[in-house]
Amino acid sequence: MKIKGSELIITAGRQDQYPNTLCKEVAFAGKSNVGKSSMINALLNRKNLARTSGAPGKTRTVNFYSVNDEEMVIVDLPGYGFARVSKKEKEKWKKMIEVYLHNREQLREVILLIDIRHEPGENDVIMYDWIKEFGFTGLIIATKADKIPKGKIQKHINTIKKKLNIEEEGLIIPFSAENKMNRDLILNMLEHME
Ligand SMILES: Nc1nc2c(ncn2[C@@H]2O[C@H](COP(=O)(O)OP(=O)(O)OP(=O)(O)O)[C@@H](O)[C@H]2O)c(=O)[nH]1
Ligand SMILES: [Mg+2]
Repeated sequence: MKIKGSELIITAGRQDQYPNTLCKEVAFAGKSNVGKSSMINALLNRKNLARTSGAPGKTRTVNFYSVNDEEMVIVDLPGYGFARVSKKEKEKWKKMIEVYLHNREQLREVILLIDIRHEPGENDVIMYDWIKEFGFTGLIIATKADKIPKGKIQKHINTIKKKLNIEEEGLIIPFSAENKMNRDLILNMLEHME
């Protein structure tokens, strides 16, 4: 997919704020600080379309981005597993993700982002099982691949596969928002998702 333009449609805290777009939609989920917003910027060739931060807990709403005038919509979900918020706030985010996954008819895939450096945590396992239960493919983008030597990428992918109980090949794609590793591959994948 060639990126000709992108824009933020809305940051939605509630379901009644979701846009009534008709095109296909793909959402990105993952632990807080894993690099969801950075990846969206890198894919869309934008510096600051999705707001990013070194401090976890930046994205706190369901954010809808239009690609190429609604050729497709990309959704940035709030990150989970962020320790420094109240239990009440955590519940609120969980509910937000849940409501979105349950009710969004346009949603075709949910892609889980995992930091390539670390073994997936308990929340990642829960999120991944959940995504599979919803009937999605179970694609994973392993972020921050620039932070480990190239020769170690496969080893880290194997660790992720094992922890998440993945048997299929090719479900985990290493990615870096820094050097754009596999950007074209991911865009191509998004384009061909039905
Ligand atoms: N080296 C490197 N750093 C990255 C990469 N992607 C993200 N980061 C950094 O990781 C931090 C978090 O990135 P975000 O994109 O804000 O993460 P997020 O998943 O959207 O976080 P929340 O909105 O809190 O859920 C920022 O400091 C980014 O610069 C990457 O591919 N390589
Ligand atoms: Mg974010």
